[in-house]
Amino acid sequence: MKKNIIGIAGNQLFHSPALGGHSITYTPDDFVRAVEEAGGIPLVLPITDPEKANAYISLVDKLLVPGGQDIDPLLYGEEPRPKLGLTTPARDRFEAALLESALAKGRPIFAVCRGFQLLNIVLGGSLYQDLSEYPDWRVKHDQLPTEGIFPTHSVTIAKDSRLAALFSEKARVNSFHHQAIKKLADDLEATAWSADHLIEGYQEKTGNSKIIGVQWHPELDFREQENERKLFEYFVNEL
Ligand SMILES: [Mn+2]
Repeated sequence: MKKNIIGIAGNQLFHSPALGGHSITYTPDDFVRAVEEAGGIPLVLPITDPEKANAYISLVDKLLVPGGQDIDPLLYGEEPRPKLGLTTPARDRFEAALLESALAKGRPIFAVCRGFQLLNIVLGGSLYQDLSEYPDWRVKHDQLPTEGIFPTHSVTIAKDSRLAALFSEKARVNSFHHQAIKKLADDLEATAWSADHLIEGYQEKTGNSKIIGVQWHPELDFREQENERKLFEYFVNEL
């Protein structure tokens, strides 16, 4: 079987002491291993000029957009508020261009955590800049110091959704986020919710691309949790 090439949107670490104060391009190794173990070929895409996004997307069969820093709220028309964390405008611009190119070319997209939030914004949605802005906040969505190999909060999965083929209707997932989807983009439909009614999963409602997105971190527990391993296998081989 031909192996699919999975583009993984990369991140940057600035002024790394490990490299004498120079900057590093990287992605969490767990994504690389999860894609490999699912039978794909991971290809890390370095943050660069957004005009090059089309050329990168032409090289890959599918796009995986991982977690990371907060997203510039001006992208959804809001001023930054006090509880916003670190933002990285160059990453926002390049990843948005990757997503737009993948959407235009009909490349399947797997959106995780920050990637899940960014794709929603690219399609016209918005975020809570911090969960303290969400009036019904009841669940611990940043499970630290509990490790990511342990699922902590429950999610309800929509019947007949892509996630429903992989997860039971009441599943448990890990959680490391202080932001969440406020307005879901019109082209997306929610497929998973936390007990305090935040959107934890989505797929495309319309459009040419195939999309699967989760707010949690399947890369941290795919070795321990069979449903998370199946999620990577589904994305790499079937979506
Ligand atoms: Mn959560």
